Amino acid sequence: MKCRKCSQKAVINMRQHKLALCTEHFPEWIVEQTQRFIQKYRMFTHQERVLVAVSGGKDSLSLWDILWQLGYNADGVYIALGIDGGFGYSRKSQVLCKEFATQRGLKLIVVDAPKDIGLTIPELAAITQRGKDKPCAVCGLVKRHILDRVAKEGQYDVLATGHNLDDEAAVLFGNTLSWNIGYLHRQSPVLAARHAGLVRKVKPLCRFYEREMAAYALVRGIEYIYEECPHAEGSTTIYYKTLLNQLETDRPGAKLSFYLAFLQAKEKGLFAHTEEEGFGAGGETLYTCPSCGGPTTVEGLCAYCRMVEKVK
Ligand code: Q46
Ligand code: ZN
Ligand code: ZN
Repeated sequence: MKCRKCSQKAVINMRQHKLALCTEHFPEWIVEQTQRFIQKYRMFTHQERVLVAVSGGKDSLSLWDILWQLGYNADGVYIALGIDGGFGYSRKSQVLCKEFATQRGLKLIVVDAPKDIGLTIPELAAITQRGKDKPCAVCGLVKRHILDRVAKEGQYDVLATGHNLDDEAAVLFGNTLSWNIGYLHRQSPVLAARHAGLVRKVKPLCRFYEREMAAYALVRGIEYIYEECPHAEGSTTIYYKTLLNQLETDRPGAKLSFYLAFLQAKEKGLFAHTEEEGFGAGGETLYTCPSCGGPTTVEGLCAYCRMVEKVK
């Protein structure tokens, strides 16, 4: 297979685009496409300050690398969760994020969640969610809270995450199976700040397949953590991804058209409701947490502050 642009040996063939590219033209194409998506969905400008949430994985580090190449003002934030999994998952991924930032002279903010709360995520989960084996619910709550807080305190204009098409299609599939209108309403490449304690959230990689991001990281020589978080195993998201991959094998482009047709339907008004400031996912009122100043759907402390209070 030859590169469409220069006839050299192609490193990747993207069947859904009928496009094969070489080691030189593939990363160039990814960077150009990202810039196109940033503009198309009005994510941010070169004048704004971007905070990239990095986990040490291929997607978030590739995103940071792309934004750096495009000349955006983008700092990174890494949350140490204290997850070991027998191979030092958190410790290893933190080292990789630090090395990435140092090599490029970029600023990385590291937040030590166990230091903040007094417990690691698995310890916290053991105390707060009795009976459930996975710490993911607590972990998600902690990560969301910390990212919102760091973005707000650091006066960033926007928080960028490395979600790729496979992530977005799997979430969309799950939300469609249950017709979760609130989530379907909110799922978008750009989520406006709905509360004074939040900043805009964007997903510049939402139209790239996971295999494209893996190829990008490889071609660019980005060192990332290959292992998934040990708690990700057996998750519903992974199950949906497997199903969608089966579909994709038989019908190349199925994942992309599933996601893009959803975005188009939303543009035409599907899942719409009045988006007024102060209203949350399902249109519910958002209050302000008296402790952290963040948003909460019930009056009083937010879920994060309630959890920390309980632990103390
Ligand atoms: S939620 Fe669960 Fe992830 Fe947290 S505990 Fe690991 S798998 S890192 S996306
Ligand atoms: Zn080429
Ligand atoms: Zn709070």
